[in-house]
Amino acid sequence: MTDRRYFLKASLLGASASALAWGGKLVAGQPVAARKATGARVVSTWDFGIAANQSAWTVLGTGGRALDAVEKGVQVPESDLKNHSVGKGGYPDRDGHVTLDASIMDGDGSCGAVAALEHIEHPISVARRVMERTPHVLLVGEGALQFALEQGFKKQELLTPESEKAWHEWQKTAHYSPSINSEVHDYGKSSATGMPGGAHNHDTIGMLAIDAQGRMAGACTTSGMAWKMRGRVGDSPIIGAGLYVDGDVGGATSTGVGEEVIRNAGSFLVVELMRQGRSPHDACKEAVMRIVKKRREASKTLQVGFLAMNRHGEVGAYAIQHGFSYAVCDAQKQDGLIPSQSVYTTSYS
Ligand code: SD4
Repeated sequence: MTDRRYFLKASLLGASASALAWGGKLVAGQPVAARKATGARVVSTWDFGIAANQSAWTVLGTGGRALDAVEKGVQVPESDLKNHSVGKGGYPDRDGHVTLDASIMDGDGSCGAVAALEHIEHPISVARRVMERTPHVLLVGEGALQFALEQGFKKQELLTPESEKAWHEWQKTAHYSPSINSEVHDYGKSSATGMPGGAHNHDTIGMLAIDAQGRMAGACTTSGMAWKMRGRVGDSPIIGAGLYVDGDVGGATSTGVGEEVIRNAGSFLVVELMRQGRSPHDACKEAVMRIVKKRREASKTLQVGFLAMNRHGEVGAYAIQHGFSYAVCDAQKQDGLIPSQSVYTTSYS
């Protein structure tokens, strides 16, 4: 695999990218071709997916299971205090509580999730316990916390001083308006989103993996939309919305404004379109267009992105807005970042 496959250049996004020739080489925004028959591959959303993929690769690269890889992979942003949209250090809801949503799904249809979980650094691991140790799929709020503590997870403060400061800053206006992530992260610098500290207020990690034995799994974890209403749950812990995996077909995951994804059963839709023969790229594009067609005006100022990988390891993505990117990691390349094509090509700022 050549570096060209991972060529990142914002100016090639969208319509201009789709005009590029696809002759077996990967160009910006174009789908990643099928992996080698025996090769493993992991993909995940946004630039923080690079580090997450590398962690997942410590499992996949040594012949491990896709399910173990995705759990281990997404734990990286969950523990990253600079990441204000996943796990510990995430921005709180409007009342100052950090509440986490996560789901995990195996290619055989097993799945588990937690929603509005507080005080636990790795909601993805609690989601896995829900899958493996309960008869249920989704535990929420107090019940999810009770279960986590019973399972030996440690209770801790997830609101960092930096996130608390940002929350106090937000309280000065207390205006809730999900901003669009239209650029690569720039932790600590000013950004087009206008978020305190330059951080974005919503960037979920969704990860999909296929292991050397061809088994697939996915994981999705987030602190949700910053300053959300207390009790608000997004798409990420909803199986079929923020994540869906069918080992016979492929998997999909989403990022962006969860309400729009839930309304359209987004990730399930992407997988069903792949089942009907669409490529991952085309399936993601169709799912995005469903949202845009129903919400023509609103879509101009909201972001939703889908990332998909089929059982052959082909990868595709599509977003409403410019700026969505995804990371790809396999035996050839560990740190590839690819810009997604999008409906709108200009940066919203
Ligand atoms: C949510 N989908 O809670 C998540 C947030 C997100 O990029 O993905 N942001 O709605």
